[in-house]
Amino acid sequence: MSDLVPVIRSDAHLAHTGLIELASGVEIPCWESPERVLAIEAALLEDGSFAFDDPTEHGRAPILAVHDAEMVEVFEHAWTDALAAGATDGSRAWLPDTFLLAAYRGPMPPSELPAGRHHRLGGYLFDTATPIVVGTWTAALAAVDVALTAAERVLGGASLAYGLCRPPGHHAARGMLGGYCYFNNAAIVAEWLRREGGARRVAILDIDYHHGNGTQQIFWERGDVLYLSLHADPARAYPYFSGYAGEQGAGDGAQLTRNWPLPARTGLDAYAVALAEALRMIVAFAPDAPLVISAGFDTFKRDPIGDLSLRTPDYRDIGRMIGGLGLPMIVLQEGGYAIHALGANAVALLSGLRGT
Ligand code: OKP
Ligand code: ZN
Repeated sequence: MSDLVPVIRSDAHLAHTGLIELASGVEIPCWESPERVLAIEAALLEDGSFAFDDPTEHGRAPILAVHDAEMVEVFEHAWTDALAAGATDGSRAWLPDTFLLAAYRGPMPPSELPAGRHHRLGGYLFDTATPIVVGTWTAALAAVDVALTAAERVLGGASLAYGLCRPPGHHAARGMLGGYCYFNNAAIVAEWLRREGGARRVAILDIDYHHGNGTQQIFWERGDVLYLSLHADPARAYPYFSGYAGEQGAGDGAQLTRNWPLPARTGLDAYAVALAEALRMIVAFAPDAPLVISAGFDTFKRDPIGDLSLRTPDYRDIGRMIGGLGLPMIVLQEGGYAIHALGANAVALLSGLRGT
């Protein structure tokens, strides 16, 4: 237990800075900032139980195994097309004017497409929270490499590895970006464990404050991937249109999605009850691969965009509960916006996971 925990991190995220987001129509600084990762790195370094490493490149195949190829292409070229068209002077983030909802066309056949891929991006967004700047594509690619490199460490024998992904991923669906997420790092790892890691059954446990709509969608009909999520009740919390208790998968994936929508101010006691249910489902599913954990610290009592009530020491208890499964674990960073506490919360969770 004295082994250092591998932490995979990259500097590529630093150039992904959206500057502003809209909160109830008002312009505010982006909560999803580079400082989040810097705070976590500083705390892990100070703790001394962690060994940092940069990711290795895995190319596009693992991304295209999960995401729509046209979406990936449009995302890749959105910034340069916006620059070339003079739609941005490069000083601010790009966001499309229009979002292509199903209701736009109704009974009409699909329209022709605008020439600029920055405009086409509006066909793949579900909110205004995925700003595109010059470093966004590179950062999103690096976050995937971070996640896959962490997965490789675990397949290579580490019982636990932490992928310090930024941008996060769990809101990104097969053909849709949103909620600060571009590529679904956790889903890409789960699919990669199936295709390249020799696994037959992969479980994903999502403990971010928000429902991982993207991960749920990607594996909705899959009999080989279990998706379990504890999150704020979407009746009051983002992303609003998924994460209700009745959503349990379909087809081969029937009963292999499960959601625990939580009331405001949920503290450790009620959280642990839901988590214990999720852990029992993982045991019953009997994964033959490392557990993939989408870890968010926006469940923290003082998180600026959350309303749950977990405290720093609670993350150690949560980690101990999950670690009690005895499965190897790939922990991937999702949300968490109380910058002053992110480091301590990450150290607490990881310490609990490794049983200390
Ligand atoms: C990402 B992760 C409020 C609207 C945008 C987006 C929240 C995305 C959370 N300004 N809210 O799950 O932590
Ligand atoms: Zn979140």
